[in-house]
Amino acid sequence: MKRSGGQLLVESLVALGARKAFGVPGESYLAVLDALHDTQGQLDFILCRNEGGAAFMAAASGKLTGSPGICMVTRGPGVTNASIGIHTAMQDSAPMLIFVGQVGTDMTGREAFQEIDYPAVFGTMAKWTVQIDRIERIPEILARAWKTATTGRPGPVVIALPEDMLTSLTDAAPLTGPAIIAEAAPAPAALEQALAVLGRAERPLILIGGGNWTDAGRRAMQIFAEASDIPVVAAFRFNDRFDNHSPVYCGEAGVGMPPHVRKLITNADVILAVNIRFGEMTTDAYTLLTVPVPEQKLIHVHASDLEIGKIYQPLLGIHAGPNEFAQALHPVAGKWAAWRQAGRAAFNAFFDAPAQPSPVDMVAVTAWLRDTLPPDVILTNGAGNFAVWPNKFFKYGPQARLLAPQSGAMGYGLPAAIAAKVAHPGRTVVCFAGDGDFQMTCQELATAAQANAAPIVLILNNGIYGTIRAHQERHYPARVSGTTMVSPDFAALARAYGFHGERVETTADFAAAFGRALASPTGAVLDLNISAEALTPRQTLSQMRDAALAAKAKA
Ligand SMILES: Cc1ncc(C[n+]2csc(CCOP(=O)(O)OP(=O)(O)O)c2C)c(N)n1
Ligand SMILES: [Mg+2]
Repeated sequence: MKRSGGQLLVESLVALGARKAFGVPGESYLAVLDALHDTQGQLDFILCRNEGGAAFMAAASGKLTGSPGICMVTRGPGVTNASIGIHTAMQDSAPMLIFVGQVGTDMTGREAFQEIDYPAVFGTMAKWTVQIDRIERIPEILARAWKTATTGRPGPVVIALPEDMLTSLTDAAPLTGPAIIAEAAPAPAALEQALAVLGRAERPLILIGGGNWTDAGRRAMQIFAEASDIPVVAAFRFNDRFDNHSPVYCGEAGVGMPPHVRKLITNADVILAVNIRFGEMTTDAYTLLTVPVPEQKLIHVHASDLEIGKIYQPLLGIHAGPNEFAQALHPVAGKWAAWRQAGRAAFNAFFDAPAQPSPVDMVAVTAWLRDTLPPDVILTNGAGNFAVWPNKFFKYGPQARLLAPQSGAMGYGLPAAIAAKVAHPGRTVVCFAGDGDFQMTCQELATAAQANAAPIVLILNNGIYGTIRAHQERHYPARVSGTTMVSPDFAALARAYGFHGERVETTADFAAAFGRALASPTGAVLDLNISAEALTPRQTLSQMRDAALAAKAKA
């Protein structure tokens, strides 16, 4: 049977296990769209409004499910819009395949209409970038792309599809399924050496994060950490990879790092880092551990050999997947109970922030949400100071998920919430957004409405680009420039898109409004009246400004 390149690609994707594709159409990949006509119900095309939103949805979908998020966009203008999601998937270690139209092979290199040299442009942004020039190589290259996106340190793969290749015909057979690739297990001697080092520790710490965790792997890690009574800290925005209700869990090493987390990392004498990359936020700009040889004895376990020794020379590197490693562990004993207890007590105490100087008080709101949201809730956020609430004022149980970008990309929260609702229509999905953050991708409300995806969006509306204003007040106090924002009526905007929308003026109004949002058959947007003063849980905007002015006066 002869197939077009589009058909061969789409049938292969179905066989690999792809169920949703997020995209914006383009004339450069009509043959793929045509093939999707025949796979509705198997591989559905979720029509998005901007490629940035589509790529965020695919990145979030990959992070949530572990199966590559699929994104389809047109060449030049389409893929440059989508690039924010490619960058985000890379920094997040999220599996993703992004298919992009390309000019015909008869004219490549001439700077033809919307042409891009994909390997040159995305070579360092994606995990792999490839162009399929010959139709019969679609199965080979697609299989490799799927494997590349999902194994080792997962990430995004960009696949360029020349138009003439897609429309040509072939006898080549589609793929029949993904390769089964067993996770690497730790070498037994290395594992025993790691446990011996841990057993001799005085203040051990486990740092955890990354992709490809299974339920069994996470359970095994928790059993080990609890039986050994070793404190656990999550890497930046991987709060949901370890049960926060466990007595060994002590918090997240992320932006706005709580002092006790900083202390746990700096004062630890042995750190067992499982499946994390050492990013800037997790290390507080590479200061908590010394580059290249940290004072802490570092045992770094990762599924990718490229991550081990990338920045920090470990005392011992172990090339193994997180689940095989966790399941091979057996408990160690030591005299560090007080060390762990102090970390846990400080984690619990962090939730007791003072009442906020704001009509809607997020300390009270998040306390209410912690008690109210179901255990399998999915929270999402983009970037801004508002992100502190879902990132530091929520306890993620074993079924809860956090979809938040390690890249700090504004606009990620709403698309991520839509992707989560598409994957799990029955679960409660709550997006935390800033007023600036929301307006990066708010047109995707239309995507949600069309796809019957019904997330609840909380806009923490403070009238400013708060994070930048905070930096501004610290470095250039009382000289506001480019950080004050005039916004539309968000509730009315939401209603125009077919969402439930309402303004929440005070804390007392929140619970009832949230109830109406939950009860709505459509998605909902709650526009929360937040004072610009309440920029961080423990320091107001004026306090920031006054401190900077006082420091300037002294200097
Ligand atoms: C796409 C993108 N553009 C710009 C930035 C820089 N940036 C980080 S936070 C921020 C302000 C966010 O404002 P808002 O969403 O209103 O949240 P707030 O800080 O006020 O809570 C900006 C502009 C970014 N991280 N991502
Ligand atoms: Mg704001």
